[in-house]
Amino acid sequence: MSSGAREREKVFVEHCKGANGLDKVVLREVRGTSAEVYLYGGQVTSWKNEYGEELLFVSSKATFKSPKAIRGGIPICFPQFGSHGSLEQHGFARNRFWSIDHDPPPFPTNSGNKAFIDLILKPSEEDSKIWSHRYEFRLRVTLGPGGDLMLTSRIRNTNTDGKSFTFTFAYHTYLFVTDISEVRVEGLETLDYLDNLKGRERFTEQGDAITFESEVDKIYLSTPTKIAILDHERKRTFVLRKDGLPDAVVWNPWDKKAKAISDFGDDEYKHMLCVEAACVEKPITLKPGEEWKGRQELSAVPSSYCSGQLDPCKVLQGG
Ligand code: TA6
Repeated sequence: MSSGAREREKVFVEHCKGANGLDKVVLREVRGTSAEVYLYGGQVTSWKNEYGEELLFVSSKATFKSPKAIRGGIPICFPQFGSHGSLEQHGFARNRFWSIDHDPPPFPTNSGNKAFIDLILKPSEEDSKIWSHRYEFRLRVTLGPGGDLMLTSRIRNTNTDGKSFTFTFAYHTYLFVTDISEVRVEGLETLDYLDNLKGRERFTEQGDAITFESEVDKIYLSTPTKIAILDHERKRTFVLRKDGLPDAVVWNPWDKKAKAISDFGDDEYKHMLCVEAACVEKPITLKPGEEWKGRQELSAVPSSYCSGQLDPCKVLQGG
């Protein structure tokens, strides 16, 4: 490894052991922001701001043990979002051990970033029995110099039998919020959505920002590239930017469903909201050799309020 690479490894990227001795990578930036990624599931499980405040939700009852997915952070839903056909709910990528990708193809993104890790997932023989396609799934997790968290997925069809494959996908992001009853989501107004609580029936969202007083499980279709999630209590706004992922899933289990989920604390629904950059309505089909790229970027900014309302123009149209 070159001295320059060693330098980067020393300050920005640390390979270590996490819960239950699972392999983990810690990304650190000079301003004190950090992120953590487990090779199990290729899953981000922590994203902290420069004050050391955790911005993602991970359940206190998360097991960190194969074959169960880690409950929280950013599970990767591939090759399917949802539970239909023979695959398990949300596919199997989040239940597999990924590897460090030491030789990724060049990334056309900002090479100024130093705090990043490249992971790769390829199918095992076992996997081929449940999903018969060959693929290379490359995931880059980057902590930007301003503390932004970026995930870029590149999925290539490497079938040698000439077959295309089709998949759906989501970054199942669990955001930490102070009090779900004081959270609003801007950017999804007036959009159509599929309601998972009503057999995925299609509805149209009303004109106001989305607020929460009961279980919500909605797949918003063809959304804008930017969505704002306002934590009023903390005066913090998350901005989710996405590319290659037209849809967005919004989920809070509320009290009854929370009690029914074994690796989820009964009251934890109060402090989390899933807003998931996804591709659900129109599945992606790749021919052999073709590659798909899907990217999400998360930032957390102080909320500017005037008369209790966030000015959506400022947040959603800003840079
Ligand atoms: O993204 C929302 C959702 O599809 C909900 O329907 C709920 O099932 C949630 O995902 C959690 O799914 P999981 O398989 O992680 O328990």
